[in-house]
Amino acid sequence: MVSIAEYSPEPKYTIKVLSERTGVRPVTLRAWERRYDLLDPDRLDNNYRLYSERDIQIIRWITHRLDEGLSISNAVREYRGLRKEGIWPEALPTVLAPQPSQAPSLPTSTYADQLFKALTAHDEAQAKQIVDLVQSMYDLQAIFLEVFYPCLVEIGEAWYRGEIRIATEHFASAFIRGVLMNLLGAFPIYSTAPTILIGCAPEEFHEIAPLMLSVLLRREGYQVEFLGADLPADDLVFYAEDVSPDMIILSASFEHSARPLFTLQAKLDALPGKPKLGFGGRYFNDNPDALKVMGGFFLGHSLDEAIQNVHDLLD
Ligand code: B12
Repeated sequence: MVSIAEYSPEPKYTIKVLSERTGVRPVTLRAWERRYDLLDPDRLDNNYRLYSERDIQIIRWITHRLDEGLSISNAVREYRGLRKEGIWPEALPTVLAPQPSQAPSLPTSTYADQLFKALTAHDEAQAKQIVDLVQSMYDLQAIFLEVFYPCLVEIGEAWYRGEIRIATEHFASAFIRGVLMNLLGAFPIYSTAPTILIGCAPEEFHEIAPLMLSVLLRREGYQVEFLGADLPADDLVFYAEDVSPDMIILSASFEHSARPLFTLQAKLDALPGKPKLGFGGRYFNDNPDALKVMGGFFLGHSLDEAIQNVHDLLD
């Protein structure tokens, strides 16, 4: 759980954004401000109010207490009471990221097969239904590793055997990528947590595994930025100099993508913050000898191992 104090107090959002992000109408927000002196927004030259990420979290906490049946005056009194004692309440999840709510009826492999059939039939509505169903039964890690992963492997095999078109493989991977991007956006971004940049090695276009890892690490509370496919190594070093991440994680499937990473940790060590390089992917799994020449940290053969290793390295 993360406290509201961890959210940035920097004023940057208009009342319209505050309203969109909290579901409370601007007129109500102004009334709360007048009557209860709840927030103290900065003002622009034209007198428009500017709110911070922390303000958004405070309003969300208040509205959650209203949903639980408190009156606005009691919710504000409770909030003030906590603050008087020096306590910041816990922030609520930003969008409700899916939580399993019912017992699994069938094993995950059944849903991997069903998803494969729906995607290879280009039946997006059916694929969506399957994803909604598994999200109601399984934890994200199980969905990624036991439903999406085997489904994608099966798609790769079918493509290799010439049984499905390239268009079908693209449709399937775009669909799963879309689901993952939505999930990534459903978790809050904590401004004080360690920062991790995640993406693909140069000329590497398989971005689904690093995207899965981004979702899982953001769920763990890290400040994750997903950078996508084909990242030139030198540009990454410049970017790391700009944003001082705690760690950069890259995935590589082929030797030509992995090779530019061999010396990347040495380049990162020359930066003031010395960001750690974490790496993994098909190439390293299949070529353990490459680990001897790589600087940085091999995060493991699979994504669950990677999460534990990131904890060990950063916490
Ligand atoms: C979708 C896909 C594509 C898409 C990717 C789209 C996208 N936005 O990501 C596109 C069309 C771009 C593509 C292109 C190619 N692909 Co492709 N692709 C696939 C497919 C079907 C799914 C990939 C995937 O997402 N898998 C699911 C993820 C979760 O699995 P994963 O990447 O293997 O990751 C696991 C581990 O490697 C590890 N891992 C991965 N990254 C990391 C990182 C860290 C830090 C850690 C700890 C672990 C880790 O954890 C994951 C879970 O266990 C696979 C089939 C397959 N078996 O995976 C083929 C596959 C990988 N592709 C293959 C090939 C040959 C190609 C192309 C060369 C085809 C071509 N002729 O152009 C190009 C190469 C492009 C490039 N330079 O990167 C082959 C690779 C064969 C090999 N010997 O390595 C496969 C296996 C298909 C096959 N059966 O032959 N592909």
